[in-house]
Amino acid sequence: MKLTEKAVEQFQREGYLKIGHRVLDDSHLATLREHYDSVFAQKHGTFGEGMRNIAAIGESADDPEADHSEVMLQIQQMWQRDEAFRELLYHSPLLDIAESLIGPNIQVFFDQALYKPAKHGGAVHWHQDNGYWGCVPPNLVSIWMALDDADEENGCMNVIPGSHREGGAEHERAMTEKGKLPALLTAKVDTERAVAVPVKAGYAMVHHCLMLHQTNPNTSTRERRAMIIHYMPTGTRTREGALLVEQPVVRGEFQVKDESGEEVRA
Ligand SMILES: O=C(O)CCC(=O)C(=O)O
Repeated sequence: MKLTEKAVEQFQREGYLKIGHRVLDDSHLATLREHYDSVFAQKHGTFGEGMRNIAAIGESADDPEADHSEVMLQIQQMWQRDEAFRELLYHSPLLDIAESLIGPNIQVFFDQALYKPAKHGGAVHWHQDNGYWGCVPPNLVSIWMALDDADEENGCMNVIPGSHREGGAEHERAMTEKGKLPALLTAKVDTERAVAVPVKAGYAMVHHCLMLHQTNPNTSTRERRAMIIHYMPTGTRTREGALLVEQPVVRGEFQVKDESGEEVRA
């Protein structure tokens, strides 16, 4: 189901959109939860082998002395690890949302599972996704799916509406009073503008890669499993100007357009 014109306008204005319809039905949700847990169980205790705790505090990403008292587990490229997540890239409710926002020719930049365990789930600090990526042009969209009900208690997304229209923010290494978070960047924001975006299990929100957002620690007794797919229009380049050609085209065809919208040879 394509987004309505009104929903697209809202996304263009706010930089994010809570999707009003379910994107995963009960049986799909149950399958994804099972496969999600199984990938995390296989990776248990293997920081550095595809799984990392982005809430770890230390001097570097592989600091053996790092403080892991808060845990925000990340596994990227779930689609390369598990068939259910490979199929999810092509799930038409997701591609319809992406197509409504970025056009018919769509690649997956990457996907990721972000798991905040109950009670000691760590935070993700304020950032724009493109503060990490530096993609050009910055027209990527991320579909953030809740596999558990996500609310203010277990670390739902908080956003700064309209911030994607204010350009690229300056990012620096995130810090807490305990020390450095080697895996995370942070940007300064006016938190008075922040809005929480609770999302029920099976539903999703989509955000623009320049929209500032963060999530709080999970201090509740409920876990918070989220799955995110970052979609981009074909022809997107790295910050160095190289075309991203390895990433799967999931709808339409690989086309590269110049600034005037004319197709050019890749
Ligand atoms: O799920 C989270 O806690 C953070 C998500 C996020 O930063 C993102 O989807 O870009």
